[in-house]
Amino acid sequence: MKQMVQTWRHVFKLDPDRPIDDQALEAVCCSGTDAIMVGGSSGVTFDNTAELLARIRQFEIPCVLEVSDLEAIVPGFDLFLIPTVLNSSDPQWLIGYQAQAAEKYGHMIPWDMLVPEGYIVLNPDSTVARLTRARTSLTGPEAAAYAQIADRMFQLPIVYVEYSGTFGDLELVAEVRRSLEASRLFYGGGISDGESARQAAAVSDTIVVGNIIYSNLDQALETVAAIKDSNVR
Ligand code: 1GP
Repeated sequence: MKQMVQTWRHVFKLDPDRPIDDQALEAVCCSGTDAIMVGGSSGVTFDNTAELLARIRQFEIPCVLEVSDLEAIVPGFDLFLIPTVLNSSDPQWLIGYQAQAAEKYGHMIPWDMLVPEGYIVLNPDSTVARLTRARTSLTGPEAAAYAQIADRMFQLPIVYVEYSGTFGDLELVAEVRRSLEASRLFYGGGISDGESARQAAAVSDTIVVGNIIYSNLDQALETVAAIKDSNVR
């Protein structure tokens, strides 16, 4: 099951705190994307997460929860992605919350369904950067160094370069990718149409598309076609 993340090229990220009507949800789930990731930086609760999962389950698409709040861990997802923010200046976001979860729920954690993600958060204006007090001013070599530690030392299956809300510096992303041996590189942030999807996909293994689903569904759907049409790997 965990291996499925290795095959993903395109993922839609849905935020339980943002409304999406049935027609849009169907279009997203049946778009040909590889998976739906449920997660958000604020306002995520047990109830809105459970409700969104139930709606997504009408469709045959892998659905994973990116855990961001200990109170909003809902059973029934295919996998649970566990972020650690590598460039946070607060150890809570590196290992603190994870340890609290282990202490609280250790006996019932389905360890074989957890996939850790090493985040490198780079948009200073994003909620996630403010929340995690991320050091967002990293240079390419600095970001690549974090990624190398995540890959070779911590052996995280996923390194996630996160520009949430803005399109990132793809030179930096490419430098991060060159530094990786085994970790898969997820890129997310500001992908808003087929062209930006193609560009981001050329320098990463998996692209994550979020905001545009809510502001321009047609353009969001174009990002899937762009990836499927391209042979970039
Ligand atoms: C957010 O990386 C994802 O966690 C996607 O970013 O919302 O900017 O597409 P956008």
